[in-house]
Amino acid sequence: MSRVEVEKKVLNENQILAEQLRERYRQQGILCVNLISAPGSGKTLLLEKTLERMDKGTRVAVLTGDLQTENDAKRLAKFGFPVKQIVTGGTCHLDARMVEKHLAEWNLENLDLLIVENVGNLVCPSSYDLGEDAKIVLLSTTEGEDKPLKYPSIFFKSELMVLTKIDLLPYVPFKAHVAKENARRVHPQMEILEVSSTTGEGLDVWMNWLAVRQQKAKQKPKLVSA
Ligand SMILES: Nc1nc2c(ncn2[C@@H]2O[C@H](COP(=O)(O)OP(=O)(O)O)[C@@H](O)[C@H]2O)c(=O)[nH]1
Ligand SMILES: [Mg+2]
Repeated sequence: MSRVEVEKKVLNENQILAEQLRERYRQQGILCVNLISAPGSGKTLLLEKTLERMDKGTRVAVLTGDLQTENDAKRLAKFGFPVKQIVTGGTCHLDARMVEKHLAEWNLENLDLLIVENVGNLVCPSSYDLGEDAKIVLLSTTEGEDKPLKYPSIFFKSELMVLTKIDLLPYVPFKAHVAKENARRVHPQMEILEVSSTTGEGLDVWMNWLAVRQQKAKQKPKLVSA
């Protein structure tokens, strides 16, 4: 088999498994979101602040991917919600099989929200469906406004862009309006939020976005028509 054929086969197998996961989430009314960004854009800190603000009665769980370490799971575990680290051992993205394997010990009936933090990378994760309801791409103010144009695939596939580290705007030569224009050139309908996980600015809007999407996931019909 040629390399292209092998890649196609792997992606097809992943797609089948992702659809099965999506169906399981739908049956349970779970919202699953897949957070994607370059390394260091602020995914884990945003999740720390999210879990800190989350109502303790909310049934949320986090799967966090990393090439080598368990550091992110340790940072996230302190909020009392179930958290698991997926160490990919060098693979630059999560795939549906890794997610399925790490979900095995959790009873999905007990979940309303599953947040997946993907491996830090703007390229590979865009090709792998994890069965999520929405991909969310983070772009930080230290990365440059042109990233949506350089990595269009992930900005096109994401429903929401979260512009992170806006507390740094006075100190970096980053023009938020240019970054947003670039994102909308690639994906005109994409929603965009601005947050700072250090000052807390924009976190209410982010929490509200999650809550609204969670309600929608709950209202999806449970039965598949024949
Ligand atoms: N100033 C500032 N720093 C942030 C913010 N969010 C994350 N950071 C810092 O950026 C670094 C990388 O954050 P992390 O959450 O680990 O990024 P990840 O690799 O995308 O998970 C850490 O030193 C964070 O403290 C923010 O909103 N403002
Ligand atoms: Mg992280």
